[in-house]
Amino acid sequence: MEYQRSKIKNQNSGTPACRDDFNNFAFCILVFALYSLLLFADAALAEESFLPPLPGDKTWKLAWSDEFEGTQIDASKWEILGDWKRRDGFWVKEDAYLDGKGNLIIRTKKDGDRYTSGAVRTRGKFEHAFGYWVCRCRFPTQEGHWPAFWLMAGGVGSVGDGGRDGTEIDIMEKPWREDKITQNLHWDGYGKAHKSAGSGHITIPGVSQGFHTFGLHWTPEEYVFYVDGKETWRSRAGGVSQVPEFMKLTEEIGKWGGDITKAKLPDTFVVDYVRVYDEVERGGPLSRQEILRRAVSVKPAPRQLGWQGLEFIGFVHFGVNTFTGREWGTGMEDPKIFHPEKLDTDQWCRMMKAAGMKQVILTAKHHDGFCLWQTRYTTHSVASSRWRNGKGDVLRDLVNSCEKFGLKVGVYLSPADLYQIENPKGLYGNLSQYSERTIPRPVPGRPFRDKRTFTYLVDDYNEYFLNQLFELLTEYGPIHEVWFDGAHPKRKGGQKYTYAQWYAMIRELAPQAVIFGKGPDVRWVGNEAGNSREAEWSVIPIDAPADQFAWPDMTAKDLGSLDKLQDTLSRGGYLHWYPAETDTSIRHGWFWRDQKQRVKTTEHILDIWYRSVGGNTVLLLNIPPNRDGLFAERDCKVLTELDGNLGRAFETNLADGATAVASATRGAEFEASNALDGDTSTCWMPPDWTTQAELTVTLPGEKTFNVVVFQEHIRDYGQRIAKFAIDVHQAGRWQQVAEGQTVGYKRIYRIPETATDKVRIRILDARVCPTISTFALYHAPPIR
Ligand code: FUL
Repeated sequence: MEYQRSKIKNQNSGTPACRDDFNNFAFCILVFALYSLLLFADAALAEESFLPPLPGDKTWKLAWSDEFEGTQIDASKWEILGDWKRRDGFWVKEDAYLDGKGNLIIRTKKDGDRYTSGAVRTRGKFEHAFGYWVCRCRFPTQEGHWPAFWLMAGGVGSVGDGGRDGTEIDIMEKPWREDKITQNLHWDGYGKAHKSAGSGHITIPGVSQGFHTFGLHWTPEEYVFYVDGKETWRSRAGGVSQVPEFMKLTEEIGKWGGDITKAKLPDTFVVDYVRVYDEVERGGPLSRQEILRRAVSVKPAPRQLGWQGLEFIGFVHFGVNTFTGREWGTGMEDPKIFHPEKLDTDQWCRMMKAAGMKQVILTAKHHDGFCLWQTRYTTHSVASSRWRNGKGDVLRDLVNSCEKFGLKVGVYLSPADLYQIENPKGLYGNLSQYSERTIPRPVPGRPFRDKRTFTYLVDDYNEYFLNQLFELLTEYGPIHEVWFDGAHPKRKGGQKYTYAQWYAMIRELAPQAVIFGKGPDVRWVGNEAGNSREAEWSVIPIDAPADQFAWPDMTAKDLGSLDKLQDTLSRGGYLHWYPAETDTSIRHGWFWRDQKQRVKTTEHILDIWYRSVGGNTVLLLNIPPNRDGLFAERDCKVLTELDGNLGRAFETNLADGATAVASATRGAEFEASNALDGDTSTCWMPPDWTTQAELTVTLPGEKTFNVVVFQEHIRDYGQRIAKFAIDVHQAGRWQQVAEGQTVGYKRIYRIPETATDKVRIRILDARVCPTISTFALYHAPPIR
């Protein structure tokens, strides 16, 4: 049976004219009331007739839709694809259009000796995770081509981590004329590692005629597919995508759909609407249990988990400031002053690697606007310097060295740009019009090997910024972190940043990269002194959905306590996995200044290391090269001492061979021994609502240690521990040696040197119940 159309189209607008005869006043009121009712009915009808069931405290809220009213496809929502060769035909722009009656038409036709069809997608315009996605449409009738409603993400192409970092989700494909459709999942790219799962053919009598709805209820745990409100397939294959995806509506020409030469063309796929709904709170206060349950259901995205595992990373502030002694440049520096004659990025990487760092982030462009790579889009760069006759490229050197030393690479690209503000032809705040532009802008003689392009509605400066991001993300190997600083030395022309486009392009070009600071993945810890919080929660309440939030600096002492969560959720807010990065400089200041500049002591850096890496954050330590382009001797000494200390501290886990018992366990899969098995993907876990519990570890004989390490299983169970104490057994009784609040990814405690054969972790408070995936003991050498 065909559903009634669920929206009223082509309705007259304007209010009914009332006659000025006073006697007819009542009549007018009646007409007006009826009219209002009709309008109300229209609004009500713009909702889905079916929405998947939700727990009682939740309801559905429309997050995005296109009803396809009007005569032109809304460019703020859709990108129209073409001209592209696609399978046995071509995607051309003219085959995707609105019919003026509230429908999107995707046409398949013959054009000379080629077959063409249409395709639209929301890439970079609407990308979203989870919720209910539904499309109402009517199928074409001829063979040789097929319609589809599907979701995609940049991460589908990356291999590893299953489909969690992006899955192609085909909500509906219909290559058959008969009454059947199919629903499919694809992940880990389309090459050798490609994996997929599918519903097989689903027969639905009558589906080939009239309008029908095709829906997907996507939660962090599962996909549930629906046709006309009836469940057709349910799957968790690939591990369920955890990342925002964009949608596609397409027609494809190929044998899977039959023989196109037998089709009577043109033929049309008619789409009435696409709607996306989010699960939101019903009004009324949430119970404490519900808030806790919600908090632990927020988990890191694969890219965040990868970043967290780096633990200790290096920062390199380098540029014209190195030669002027300024912290913030003016933008008016002469590029000729940049000449680091002995630049040796191998030296940087050797030192950073030895100190235990796993990644290096370079200030490719600081606020002054001088670029350390061979950019096509400004001459204010190494190309205008005296260094290597303008042929040098600091980022290229660094990337090569990082590869040699096994380090990952990140880029700092300052949104603030004083060169573009100060120079008369500068693009920053030049009040240029926003118009549709293609990124990257071609530059004669400097072609790109990566042929992908992006079309965005941007002004001059945002175009410049996107062009540069494109260079950095496509020409310097995989980039694992993009650092967006929030600082603004100067403003001009009300310049705005089109962050959503920046993020979208990063997701597409570098799905593995986390976006720091002014972005959704990694939070600035809130100070530059290297201080993390005693309670460093990674689940942070935010006032808007992540894809609409502005990511302000978060400097308050309490960001993620239960009270904070409750406060934000009661105002209709959201929870987001937003872990902290602790950034500090080995020197007083971010840039190398002179011989007298203060350098932090090894003790100081070690103290910061233990509190930050051991306090559920990643430590980003800046070592600024000097005017020769080398790490200075005093800085190297500290890095070498770090190597001597940290390198040796974690060589031998003194809890190896120990046994563990817990005051409560959830069952065979969650035994206490999982905390000692060296496998971070298993854990000890008591039953839900066991918020106080103990894990007692018996060592194989007496051991002497001064460092205790333990981790939660954040990947699968989020962050839970809110208060704990560590006890050691000595002289026949338990003695408390430390206490703390959060654990998260990792807690590392330095305690006075202790000899014992029994250690106990007492969980004093946890959200829902605690997990411990790792427990280890070490003996760190004294600092020499
Ligand atoms: C700040 C910048 O203004 C500093 O110059 C430095 O780059 C630091 C890491 O971030 O906001």
